[in-house]
Amino acid sequence: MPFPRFCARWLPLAAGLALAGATLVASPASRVAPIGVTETAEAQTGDAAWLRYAPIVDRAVSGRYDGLPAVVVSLDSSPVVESARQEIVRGVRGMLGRTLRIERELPSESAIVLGTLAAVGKAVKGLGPAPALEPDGYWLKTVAEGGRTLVVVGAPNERGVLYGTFALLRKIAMGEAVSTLDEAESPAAPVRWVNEWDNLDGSIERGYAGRSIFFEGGRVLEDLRRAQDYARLLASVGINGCAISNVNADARLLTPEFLPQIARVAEAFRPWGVRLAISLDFSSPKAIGGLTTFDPLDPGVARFWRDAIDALYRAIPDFGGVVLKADSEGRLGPAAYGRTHADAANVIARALEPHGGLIFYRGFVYDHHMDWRDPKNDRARAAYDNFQKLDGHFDDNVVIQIKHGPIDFQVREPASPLFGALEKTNEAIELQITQEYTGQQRHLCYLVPMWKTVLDFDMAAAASGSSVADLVSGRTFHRPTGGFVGVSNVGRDATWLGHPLAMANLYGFGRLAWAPALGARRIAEEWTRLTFGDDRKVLDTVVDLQLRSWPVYESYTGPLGAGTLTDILGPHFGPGIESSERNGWGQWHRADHDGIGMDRTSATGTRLHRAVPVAGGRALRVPRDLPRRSVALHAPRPVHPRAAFRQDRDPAHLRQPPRGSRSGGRLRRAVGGTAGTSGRPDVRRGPGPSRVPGGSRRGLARRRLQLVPAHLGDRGRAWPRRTLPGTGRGRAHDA
Ligand code: GCV
Repeated sequence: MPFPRFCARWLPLAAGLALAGATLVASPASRVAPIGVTETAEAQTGDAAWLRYAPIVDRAVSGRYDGLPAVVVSLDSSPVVESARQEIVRGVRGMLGRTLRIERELPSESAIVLGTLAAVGKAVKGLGPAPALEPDGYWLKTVAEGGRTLVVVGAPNERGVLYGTFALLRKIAMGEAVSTLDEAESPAAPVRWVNEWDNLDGSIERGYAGRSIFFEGGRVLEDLRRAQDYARLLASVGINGCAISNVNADARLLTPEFLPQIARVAEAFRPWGVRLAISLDFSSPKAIGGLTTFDPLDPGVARFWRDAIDALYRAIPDFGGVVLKADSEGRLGPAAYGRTHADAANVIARALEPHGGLIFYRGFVYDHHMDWRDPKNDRARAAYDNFQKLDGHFDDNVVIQIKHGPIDFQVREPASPLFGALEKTNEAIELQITQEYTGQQRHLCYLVPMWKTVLDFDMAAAASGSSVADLVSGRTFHRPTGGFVGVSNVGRDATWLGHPLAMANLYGFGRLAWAPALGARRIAEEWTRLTFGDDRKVLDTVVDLQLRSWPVYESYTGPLGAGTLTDILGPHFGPGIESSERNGWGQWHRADHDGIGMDRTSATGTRLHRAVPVAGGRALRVPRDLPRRSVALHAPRPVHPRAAFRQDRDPAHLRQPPRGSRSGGRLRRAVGGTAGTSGRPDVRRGPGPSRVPGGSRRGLARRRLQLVPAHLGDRGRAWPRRTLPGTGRGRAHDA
């Protein structure tokens, strides 16, 4: 890393921390190490991210580990356990300045012992019965035996040993005691994946941190060391799968020329327990298979998928699965042949099934040519309307991958109604680590608090707990698989994400995917200590900046739940409020001089509220301030600030008996299709200059209710009744 580039990246951060009151240690050459440790500036480029293992400088803290054994034994020689062994040596050396001795068998002295439960159970007599653990879970246990102490990291599988090792190192970094351990942890869900949107030419869709670490010039990179380093970072927070190619997919990835290339990426991932996945192009049977169709019900097409997937598994026996974006934003899909999303998902799922592979079918399906004049049209309904009716039609190795909110990674969205609507289908939540609409890794925006509002939200889909986290983990409806997918955009930038503080989001995603109950502050503290060391002032300053960043970013780019005010037709960055209106993309603010907001009520609006289950009469489990902040997203009408969320629900809906009494099924059945949500995204329905579906302009104008943001109170009620957007009447910007 040449010095000037280092300066560009780190000096602004260091200066920022200094301004915020952090302790900065300047070397004689005036180079700045942002933490109270004695490293030179060059040693800290961001490459190591949260695996820096900075020396613990506080002797009172490092003294806690004086009794840590000087030996590490790994009872397994698999590449994944080998990685665990290397990691413990590296971490202890970095943080405590001691080099562990490596042994293959249990010595007579104290030791750290790594191995599967079967192996450690056999070797360590006094270990006792292992707790029940899910795959990838781990058990950290100290055993005093024969005058020595054994620190055991045991797990049902090799990945669990690796995750347990990282957990042990995290404890040391956090200054927690490890002398009397007995802790078992299992991940919340089996699926903890990231999706990269990398293109074969080396560019990255929504990439803000340099070029791809996987591809360049239409090929997989020769040097995959950075891919390997990335897998190590992912493993350290329990991520076990990575789809390396853009969901706006390139069919060439499946060709015989490419398979050996992507097999090399799988090799780079393997020692870290990260399974490789790719995105598919649904038109592949035609695009690269020489067929005249890609109709999912065509036997030739089914054969194509079987052969292609068999070839994939011959090249990569531990291949994880595929991601599919179909019938969305111009991607071809089953609608071309009048088939359903279930038809499309299942034809590929059946090819994957014999190999144990999964297909992640994206719920992000909507018509981007919607008629903006029709007040019944609502992009926020699209995922629900497209998939709810297909519940129960998908094979068991299909996972519907649902963006966290019903629109598209906006700075504030409620949970997607689709989460509560699939009882017989696996689901995964898609969270965007990439800061597409949240500052593009140039603005600070720590996303964990935002994700928590969605993960903790109870969809009231069952009596026995139906938070989004429970639903996607498969716990609520006892689904065989499901979990968490993070869209990430790491690149060749030394800081991985283009901004040193943005990595808290990648770290936070992994931690939440493992344990969604973790708090946003706890995660920020962990990340800061692991990244910057144990200086108290730095910790307090960085954590404070992180925790305050989301509401601040929201306040100037998308307040009141209005959706983004950035340029949606361009880069999604910088002011571009008007770009959302009068086009088919459906990110409408419906904003004019009268107010702002979509009418999503059942009586007069798009009826989205009927698709969001709400337990009758019971208070929603949302932070008290969420209603005021999301009012424009829900209902353009006066609402009392303290009861906004409940009031802006359809009253009939609130009268329903609590869910769990099976009212949920009734409610969902009652939703049905609504005008304006096509369900057939490939059908292009041009707005038509004079067409106003759903009634006369006058009637529509009457149905457009005035919005009064809650905090404006009575002042807003004096505003004139607004007119139909785009009619040219009463809109300052149309004059
Ligand atoms: C990969 C948004 C983004 C697109 C992205 C799409 C998706 O629309 O702007 O770049 O495409 O989401 O998630 O498929």
